[in-house]
Amino acid sequence: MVRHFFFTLLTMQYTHVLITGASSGIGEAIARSLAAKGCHLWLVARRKERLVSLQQELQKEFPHIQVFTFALDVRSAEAVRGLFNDLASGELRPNVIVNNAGLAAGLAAVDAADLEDWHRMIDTNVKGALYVLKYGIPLLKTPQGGHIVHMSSVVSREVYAGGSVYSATKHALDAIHRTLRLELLPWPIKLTSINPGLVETEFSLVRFAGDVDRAQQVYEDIEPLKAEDIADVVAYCLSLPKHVNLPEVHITASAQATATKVRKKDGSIRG
Ligand code: NDP
Ligand code: 8X3
Repeated sequence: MVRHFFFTLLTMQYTHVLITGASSGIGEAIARSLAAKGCHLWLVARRKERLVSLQQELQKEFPHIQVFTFALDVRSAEAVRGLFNDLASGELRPNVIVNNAGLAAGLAAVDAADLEDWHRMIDTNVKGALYVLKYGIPLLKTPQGGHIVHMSSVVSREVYAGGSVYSATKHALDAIHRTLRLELLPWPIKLTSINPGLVETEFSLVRFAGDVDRAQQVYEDIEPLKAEDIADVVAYCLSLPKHVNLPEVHITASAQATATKVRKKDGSIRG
């Protein structure tokens, strides 16, 4: 895809970027975009083969950057602690954390939901994100500072039937984000929360447990955001001068009014 010329020209303030959930969708698009802008990357997700393939591709295309991969589950506090312990003793360290790994599981009403789905969402989107912050923030507490980007959602401020726990996890992430803006004020650490609407990635495939037809229905007849659109916005946020920050970015497709209300390509309204 040819990106808007403006985004190709951005110069990053911080160039050492750790991205969780880099094996697909938004995280992968952010990795591609930032590699093209000269950033060193630390790619984190569970699917090792995907990370390694992306690493090899980026290293070949951009030999001047360094790309590291870490296959781990952010639900493991020990694994996340181990990762940041290792990074703290290395020469090259991240000064940007993109806290992006996350998922929705299922679309059931509260009294019909699968408990395991709740555990997966809360353990990944809230506790996993917290582990990354708890063990990652010390790396950023330097005179040079850094930048933390949270991948939240329109549902950090909205709800819809069947989305109770997914929405609750993003409300929680929003509360954590706003709390950190207070706690980290003594340091030159920027915090940005990105709140996207519908983005066509593997998100719905994961939500519907691999049901391709059901996942495709979410995006058919509409024009959703692409992962690259979010990557452009993240790159823009990371390029702002040191004294400028975007604390919250709300981004939807032009044809989306709320989490569920979308204009279809034929002009009719869904939701
Ligand atoms: P994808 O399913 O394409 O990507 C999710 C990423 O998270 C994958 O790289 C996955 O890697 C990683 N991940 C999931 N669970 C874990 C885990 N336990 N440990 C480590 N990594 C994990 O979806 P998106 O790119 O769309 O989602 C990225 C973020 O954007 C999520 O937080 C999502 O909530 C948010 N978002 C998405 C929207 C959308 O419409 N798509 C809208 C608003 C927000 P792996 O499976 O290899 O571990
Ligand atoms: C994802 C947005 O509306 O699909 O965070 O739940 S939605």
